[in-house]
Amino acid sequence: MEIRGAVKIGRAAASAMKEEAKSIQTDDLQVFNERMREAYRLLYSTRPTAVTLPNSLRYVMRYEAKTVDEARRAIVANADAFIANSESAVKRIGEIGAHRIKDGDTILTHCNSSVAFQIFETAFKQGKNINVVATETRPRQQGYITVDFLQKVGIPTTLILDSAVRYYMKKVDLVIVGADAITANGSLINKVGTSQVALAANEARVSFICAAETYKFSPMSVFGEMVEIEERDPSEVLSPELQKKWPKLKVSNPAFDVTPHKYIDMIITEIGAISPEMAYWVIKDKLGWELEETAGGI
Ligand code: RI2
Repeated sequence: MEIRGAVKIGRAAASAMKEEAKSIQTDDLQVFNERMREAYRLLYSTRPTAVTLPNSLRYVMRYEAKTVDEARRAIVANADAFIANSESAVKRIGEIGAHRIKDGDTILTHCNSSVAFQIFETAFKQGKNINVVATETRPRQQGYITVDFLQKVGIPTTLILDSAVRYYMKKVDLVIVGADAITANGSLINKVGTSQVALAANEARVSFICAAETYKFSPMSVFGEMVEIEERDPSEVLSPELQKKWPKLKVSNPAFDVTPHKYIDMIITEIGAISPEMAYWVIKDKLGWELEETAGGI
């Protein structure tokens, strides 16, 4: 959790692979490749839900080389390309997303998404008067990070409890959240509570928009694989003292939940604002089947 937010996780994985490639001291290509695969597996196992992690690792590991030097150069180039693509994608999403925001809009967001923030910042810098309502986001209070970003830029912000979302929805014009993963059928995996926000928005007829780069779409989901929901430590929810007091109490702490595509009005990607039903085409055309093939080989 030192590196959090799906964008940062993907970029950090790419740069860790690059550093590893640069530090391996061998002339034996087989040894080099095996060390890179070990690094891949280790990083892959750190967070199960954000699809940016496997997508970034697969992107970096797509190389063919006859020598260690060639392999190293290819990995470094791939990692740099992934990070550069990611930066330009987030910027583009900010521009596209800002078109959806009108002067005077109140926008609700959940957790902390750097991509959603890019939209708010772009709209605000265009001179639109906006208000952002940020949920606290129990148990790790990532809403505070959102609030901190917004306050630094000067965007009027209201912090609310997660449980106040439905009460507050009548004052909201638009919901914009980030994504940890988008599945082939256009469903969204994001911080736990997102699906409740979507339900409340749906009931109040408030548009629900998700901001996600195309490398957050899950190629494996095309093959029926489920995106794993990370179950985090109970101590994030209940102090160790209280856990001791109630030794038979079970505490469940899923970090993410699934918002069905029918509650999502639009996904804003760097290639445009699309309906969730187009997710399959994004995976097929933009990510390519070779991502899956690579995964099988590692
Ligand atoms: P960006 C976060 O997960 C939140 O669920 C957030 O919506 C999502 O990543 C996307 O964040 P966590 O890593 O990529 O805090 O838009 O568990 O920054």
